[in-house]
Amino acid sequence: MGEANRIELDAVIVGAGFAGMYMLHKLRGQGLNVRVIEAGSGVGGTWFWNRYPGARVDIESRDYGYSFDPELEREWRWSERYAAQPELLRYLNHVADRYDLRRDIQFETRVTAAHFDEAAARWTIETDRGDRLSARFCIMATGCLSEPKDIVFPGAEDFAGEVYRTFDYPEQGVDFTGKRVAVIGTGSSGLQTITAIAPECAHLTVFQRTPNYSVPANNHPLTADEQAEWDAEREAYRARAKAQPLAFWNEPTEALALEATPEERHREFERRWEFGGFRVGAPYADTGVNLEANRILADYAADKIRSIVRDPHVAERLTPRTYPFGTKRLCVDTGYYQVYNRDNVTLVDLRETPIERITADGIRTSERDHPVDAIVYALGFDAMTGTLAKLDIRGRDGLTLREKWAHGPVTYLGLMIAGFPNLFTITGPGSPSVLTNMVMSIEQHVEWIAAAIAWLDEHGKATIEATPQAEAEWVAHVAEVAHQTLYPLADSWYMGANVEGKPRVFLPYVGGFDAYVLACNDAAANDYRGFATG
Ligand code: N01
Repeated sequence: MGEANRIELDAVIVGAGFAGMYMLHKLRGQGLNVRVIEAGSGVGGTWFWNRYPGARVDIESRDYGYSFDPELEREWRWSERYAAQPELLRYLNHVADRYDLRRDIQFETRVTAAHFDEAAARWTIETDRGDRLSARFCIMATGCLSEPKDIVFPGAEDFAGEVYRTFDYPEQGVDFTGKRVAVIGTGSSGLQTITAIAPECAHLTVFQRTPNYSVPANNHPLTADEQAEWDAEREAYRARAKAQPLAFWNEPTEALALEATPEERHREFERRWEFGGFRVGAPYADTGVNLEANRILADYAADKIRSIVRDPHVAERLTPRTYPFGTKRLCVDTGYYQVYNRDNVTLVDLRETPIERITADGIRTSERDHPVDAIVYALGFDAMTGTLAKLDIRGRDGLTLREKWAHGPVTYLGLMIAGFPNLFTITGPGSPSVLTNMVMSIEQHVEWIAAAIAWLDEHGKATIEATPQAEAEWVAHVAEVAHQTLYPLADSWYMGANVEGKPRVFLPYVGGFDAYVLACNDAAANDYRGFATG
């Protein structure tokens, strides 16, 4: 990389979502000269891009905001139990205004390369706008679900109608009135889109390869009483949530499904179903680790689908049969299964009749042509590693991250990578991240990284990096705890199984946020044990 026009900084942060925004605020507070590089034209990350109809957070709004500033918490009011995308984006813009973040964020710019210069112990970061930034620290706040999967269907470019992706849906929305619409993909994004657009299309055809389990959100506008209750117990609630494996309150239990009577189980399942959200997925301690216990919960969910969907053939096709309950990311919906009782909705099961190609007029399966005016692709992401692997990241001795991760990501604590000094990954692979309340996981990483940087300065050290040994032990531990659960039994994006050729490795850390925080704190308290500083 050339030396002309180099800008000298203490830190470059890549991405201005929840993670990059807080990292900027935190490091600026420590007196560092920081710049954030963001591809979008505004802040918000996930909530900037994913503007598809029905996009909504699926843990409660009260969990899904920053907790680092009690003032910020007090002044912000959520309107619904689960906030929708426009409100989340308003919140993130409010945060950007409140802490005057935009002056250090360079928008509409993509980082293309980050190379470590060993002699100078600095990173050189290049962008698609020709910037050349030199920084001591490079912090990847690039998100876990930010690299959408390619549209792989033959003939996709021949389609003459409208084409949308949930990932970068038009900001102004789309009017589907009177149109025949196809949605391909039935993960969380597909489910929310399908539920939102079914009432407005002339006809909606859903192309499903694998059904997902979905549970009701029981979303509603927040009443003044609920607001008051949230306000009154906020501090205690946050403290309790942060002590949980998921970093939000999920009503964890030690009780075992296999030890409960059928009546007790049914009562418990129903109680949680009525309440809504993720606690439906964890009614007993053994459903995530024992196939027999899991089967009982799966059967209950299948009964629910049958009780909602009137056509038994459609209900059967909507019922997952190929993986245990909860091992693909559980969806949380607002009337999803009910959509299939509408006359204008058709479900196409791609296991029975696969897509052969996209034509100018629509979608051809092995059975027939489905003419449509618009296709919405909801195909998911190259999760957790896709965005980083795409960048030209080179550490010590020119080692590329792509080479380093060729057989799956290796990190220590999902925070740092041996051979890549002063490069941090916020909620990187090997951290609890996507299995938890992301905002709490992000805050914890940001605070750990900021403290590590402060410690380096206090101790006159230039660099920090994971040791190969600590990294290897952590990777083994991440795999070990994953294999104590049923997660590896599913072809999920957690396992990298949704992207052809991606190594089959369980990507996040399933050992729990609480246990993970202890491990991070323990390393820090022992002079960054497991990290080499120099
Ligand atoms: O992606 P997904 P997503 N032919 O990977 C199908 C978070 N999120 O964007 O399962 C046909 O879950 C694929 O089928 P299969 C959340 O963590 C949160 O929906 O691979 N189908 C699947 O049905 C979530 O888990 C919220 O067989 C193909 C779908 O596309 C994560 O983001 C909202 C295909 C992809 O589902 C990703 O969700 C939205 C092909 N070639 C997202 N390729 C909240 O509510 C893929 N599919 C907070």
